[in-house]
Parts: sequence; structure tokens; C-alpha cells
Amino acid sequence: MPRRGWWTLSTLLVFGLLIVAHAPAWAADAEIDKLLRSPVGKDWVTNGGNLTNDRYSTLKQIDTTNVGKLKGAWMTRLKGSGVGGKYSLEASPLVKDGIMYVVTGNDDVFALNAKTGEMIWEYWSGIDQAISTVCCGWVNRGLAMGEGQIYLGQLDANVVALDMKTGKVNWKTPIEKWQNGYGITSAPLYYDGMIYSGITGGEFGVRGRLTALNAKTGEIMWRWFTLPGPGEKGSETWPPGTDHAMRGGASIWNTPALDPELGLLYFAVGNCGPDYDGSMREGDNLFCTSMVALKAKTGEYAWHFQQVHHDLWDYDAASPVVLFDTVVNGEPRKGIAEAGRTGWVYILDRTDGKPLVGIEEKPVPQEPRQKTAATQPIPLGDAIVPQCAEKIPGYDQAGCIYTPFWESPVLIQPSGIGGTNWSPMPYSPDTGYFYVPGTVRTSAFVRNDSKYTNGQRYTGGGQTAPIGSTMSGTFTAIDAKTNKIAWQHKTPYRVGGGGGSTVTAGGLVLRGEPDGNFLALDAKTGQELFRFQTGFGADAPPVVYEVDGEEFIAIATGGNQMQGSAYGDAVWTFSLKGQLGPLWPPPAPQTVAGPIGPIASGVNAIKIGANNTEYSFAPARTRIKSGTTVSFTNVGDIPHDATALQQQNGFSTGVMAKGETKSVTFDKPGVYYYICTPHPWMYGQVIVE
Ligand SMILES: [Cu+2]
Repeated sequence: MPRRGWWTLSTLLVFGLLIVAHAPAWAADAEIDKLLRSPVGKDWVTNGGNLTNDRYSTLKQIDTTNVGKLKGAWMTRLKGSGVGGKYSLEASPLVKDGIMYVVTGNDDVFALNAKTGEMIWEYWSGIDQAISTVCCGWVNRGLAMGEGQIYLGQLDANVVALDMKTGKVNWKTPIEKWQNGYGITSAPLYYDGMIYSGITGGEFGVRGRLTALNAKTGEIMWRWFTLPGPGEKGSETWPPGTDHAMRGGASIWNTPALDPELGLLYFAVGNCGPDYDGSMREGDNLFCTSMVALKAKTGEYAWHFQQVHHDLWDYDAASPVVLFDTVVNGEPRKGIAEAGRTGWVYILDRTDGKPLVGIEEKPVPQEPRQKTAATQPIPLGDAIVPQCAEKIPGYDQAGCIYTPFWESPVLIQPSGIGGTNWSPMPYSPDTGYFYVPGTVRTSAFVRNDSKYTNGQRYTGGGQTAPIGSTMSGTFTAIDAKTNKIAWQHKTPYRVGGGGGSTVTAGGLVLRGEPDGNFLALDAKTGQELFRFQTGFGADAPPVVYEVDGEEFIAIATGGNQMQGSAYGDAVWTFSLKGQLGPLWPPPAPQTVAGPIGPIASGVNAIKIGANNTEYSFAPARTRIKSGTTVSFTNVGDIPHDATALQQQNGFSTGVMAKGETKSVTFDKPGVYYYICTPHPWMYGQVIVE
């Protein structure tokens, strides 16, 4: 019948149009988009594995039964890039069609043959070595790929696109200027023709933002500020008539996740600035320390969840958000989770940002001078690190999470470096567990007056681990259905600050240790199945890929400035056909806070940042006669000081630029400990006789 034929034709036309509208026919890179939406297989094309950031590989050639036979397949040194005490090597390599792409702490990128380790091309960033606004080590957390390009954010706040075949720069877009306190350490996310990048600077009074760029041209499409302008949503959580929100920090430290069905982009936002001084910023201070969802195309606000109201403790949300699907009370639910510096995992519904497992607002101790929030959101379930500090001689006050402080030091756990800091947390749909890395450290928190100066540190206080206090970590499987601990390992070193793990369908959790060991654990039970000494601090999240039918596991091993692990420039890969054995262990990280090394006799000239070790005093310990004048010279790249620890009758050199010298005379016998206030993990000791 003619009529029926006409109807069929029109139906086909309508369907055809619908298909065109929904299929990636217009996508700039349909192949990469498809990989990004799919479970991770042969290739590892974005930092978190795919759009979910779940770091779960479906490969299972290497599994719990044979992982013990693993050996090194190849190890390649990255020509000395990013080698030195100021750097961390924290990126996950990307792999596509047998080629690996890896970025170092100096923002240099290398393409390697993923099967042999042979170098194919190099991109040397040439970033200004005088950048003085790096908060926490020179680091790049990884790359993105799409449209034949490799994308990276640099410490100088540029987003750069490289030709995937040659490593030549196609475009370079400044998001801001490093001189104003901004930088980029997060891996960008590519999807559907766009690049999404975070920005750092929470310790330098910046205004945080998420920036979306056109992947082809580098043109900025939109920005979403993590700190609201006057009259904007969230501005009611800042004191009216002030501009504190314009320099309130709220950095984005890690790669966003994206749900293409919901059309939402998700990311975690870091601490408020000034970090430790809340006295002038009464209110909850949105969107500091929050999980945020935006419409991925336009940057329009969708929802937020604030983990810590009116943050005073530097409790960043710094680990990447993870998307996962689950079943609650028989109902399929779309989840999102993030491991906080507080030691809790925050588990929400990603359609609306409401708690999925349960989070309750509870009253917390108050300090009117700090304008503390009345309540804080406390997740049901278990914390992965202790949340109360023990008393230590020399300190009058010790408290728990959310204990406020003013101008005399209060010991608090978790410290501001975690819990979970930058390290990613994978999720396995097989076990239903998150794998959460944690740092265990106590800190003495103190507030002080600070004035905002463009491009200078603006933290309003500090936190220092007391001399002699211990530092360690935990590695925990958290059941996503209950937010309770399924199993937990105490680790000898801090692991929340930049390592992290990856999980596979072969039933393995893969992770590095700051002492150089690469480990494979049984994902279900936590049992250790494999251990291999890489010879360098193994402090980056591993990846899993396949070339010519052979499964490989790769990890960048170059140490981590924040975790004190040994530096290097190596990429290690492992496979069942591998032939390489382990290397000698590197020096292990410190597990007790305080100055280390031999006591120099009579040395009265102390260099800061010497011997390619930016965050150090050399010698760290010296013995002198009473009445000696000691000179402190900054020979490092960035500003430092030498300041006596709070509880002593103190001295301070004040902040010294590169090349500056200040002198201090020691008249009274005694043992003097000092730190660098911007970098309170730098310790020195002067013994005066
Ligand atoms: Cu310093």
C-alpha cells in the first residue's frame, strides 16, 4: 500500500534524525569518546582510566593465581626530567595503540613504545624554573588525549596541546599567570571536543575555577568559578560587603569525572584561603572543600555537596571523584564518591548530590574568634585514619577532627595532609570496594595574622608535625554499600599524598610504596601476592594495558616530594613474559618528624634548597658554640625561611628570595629546632653549647 510505504519512510526519516542527534556522528573524536564511555580494556586513554575515574581494568591475563610470576618487562629512564628533591612523579601513563605517553614533574612529556620502552618523541616544557608559587612540590598528575593530540596543564598555568605523533605544540592557552599564584597540577579531561582543567593556588589567595576549552583550538569556552561573585549562588555563605571570596582559594587539584547520560561534569574543590584563619570569612564559604556537578556543555551549576563547612584545617577535597553504579535496597543507583582529607569517604547520589549511604550534620566544638561552623557533615561508616590526636610533651592542647584553634598550637588528627590527599581511590564492581590510601600524621595547628599580597603565600597560620611524632599510613578497602571497612592494612609510610592504586578484573589491587616497592594485593581479601623493588620511590598510580595480546602493568617511579620518597625518572612495566629483576632499594622515607642526618660540628653557614633538594636545610643539624652567628642562605628556586618552632623563644629569618642571606646569633645554650613556615615539613636543628 502506498500509504503504508509513505509512513515507513517518514518513520525511518524521523528515526534517522534521532540517531544523528544522539550518536557520536558529530563527535570530534568518536573513537576516544567511545573508549572514555566504556570499561577500560586494551588502552588506558585518560588519567582515571575512563570518564568514571574508577581505575578499574577489565584485563585479566594477570590474576591472583599467576601474579607471583610477574617480572619487569622494561624500565625506561626519562632523561633526567623532573629528577630532584623539588619534584614528584605522580602521573598515570596513558596508552593507546601500543604507544605510552607520560609526563614528569617538570611538565615534560615522553612518548614510548609501550611494548619495549623505546623513546619515540620528547616534549621539553621549558617552564620557568623561577616559578615561586608552587605550593606542594613540582608535580603533574597526568595527561588527556583526543583528536590526535595529547593535552597537559603546566605549573605556569598554561594548557598545552601536543601533536600525538610528533610531540610538537599545536596550541598553548594561558588560563592565568603563575605570578598571580595560579598553576595547574591536575590532569585535564578530554571528552566530546572539550578539555576540562582545574587550577591550583589555594595557598596563594587565588580565585579557583574550572575552565573548559575547545580541544581543537584551545579557545576558552567557559569558566566556572569555585568562589561566587557578588549576588551569585553561594555568595550568601561569605560575609556581605567584603571581597574575601575573590581570594578564597578553592583550587581544583584533580581530574573531573563525567556522566554522558546525565550530561554532568563532576569534580572536587580544595580548601579555603587563608587556610587556617577563618576570622574574617564568617559563613560556610562555598564552594570550598566541596564536590560539585556542572552541566558538561555549558558549565551551568547542577548541585554541590560541601564536605567541610568553613574549613580551618586545610581539609581539601583533593582526590579525584569516582563514579560508580550500585544497588541500594533493591534499587539501581548512580553513585559518586570522594575520599577526603578528613579520613572519610563521601558517598552521594550523582543525579542530585544527596547522600547515598548517609551523612549527618552534627554539632562540633566552637571557637567564636574563628567563626566556626555550628555543625559538620559526618558520614556514617568508618574513617580510614585516626581522628583524634594523642597528647605530646610540650603541647598543652590535643583535640580531634574539627577541634578549633587560635594562636596557641593545638594537636589535631587528621593533619591537613590527610587522610586522603591527592592519591586517587579506585572502585571495583567485582568486590564493591573502594581502595582508599591514607596518611596518618598529627599536626600542631596554629592561626596567625596574615595580609593578602598578590602572588604571595596567604595561609593565615600553619600546621607542623611535632618533632619526634610518627608518620605512617593506611590502605583500606571500604565497602561502597555501607561505607565500612572491609579490610585495612597499616602501611609503614604515608600513602595518601600522591600514590594511589588501580584494580583489575583479575582480582588484583596494584599500588606502589614510597620505599620503592610495587605491590599486588588480592582485591577481595587484601592479601599481598607480589612485591618488587623498583629502586625509586613508587608513588604514582599504576595503569594496566595490552599490546599484541600481552597484558602489561605500568607505574612511574620518580618519588614524591610530599611523601619524602626517593626521586628518579623511571617508568617500570611488568608482564608475565618479563625478564627483569628488582633493583636495590632507595633510601626509605622518614617515619618520624624532625631533622635528619649527621650533626655537623661547628658549621655556621646553612644553605636552604641546596644539593638539588629544594625543601631542605643543609646541614639540617649543626652543633655550635654559644655566641656564634649562623647564616641562612636560600640557594633554592623558591622563597623559604628558617623559623624557630612555636613553643621556643623564637627567631625567624623572614621569607628569603633566592640568593638572600639572613643571620641569627645564638647566645644561649640549648637545642633549637626550626622549620620553614611555608613548607613546615622542612626541619632544622641548632645545638648551642
Ligand atoms: Cu621552604
